[in-house]
Amino acid sequence: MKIKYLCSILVLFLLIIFTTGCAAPNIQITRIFYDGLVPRVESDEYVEITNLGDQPQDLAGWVLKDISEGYPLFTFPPYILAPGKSIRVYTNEYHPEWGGFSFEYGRAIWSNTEPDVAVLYENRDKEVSRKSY
Ligand SMILES: [Ca+2]
Ligand SMILES: [Ca+2]
Repeated sequence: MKIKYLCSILVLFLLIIFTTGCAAPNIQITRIFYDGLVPRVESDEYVEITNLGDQPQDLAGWVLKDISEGYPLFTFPPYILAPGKSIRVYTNEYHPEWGGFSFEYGRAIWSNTEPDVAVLYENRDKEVSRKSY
């Protein structure tokens, strides 16, 4: 009787881990287009962020930063990133089809010679993803 009771608790526990595990958001930096085609300022550089999970994620307040120099940083406005979808944060271009995000930075951000590291934060210091190239 007691064993049966413990078993059902265990099954319930595993079920909770399984379901919450599956529903966890998985937002990743999937690409850094660092060698822009626009001469010198490379305004067409971008960082691509993809929702690899199966739940939509609101990016409001999330931060993307070049941690090699510590700047610039971009703070997301409220934006729901649907599962399987990608957005891009351009250095200084506006592409509404990719979410319309831009650092609005007048110089190249991502070094062509010494790879930088981009980090995505969920809030002030909770890191979600990092990528270099
Ligand atoms: Ca570059
Ligand atoms: Ca840089």
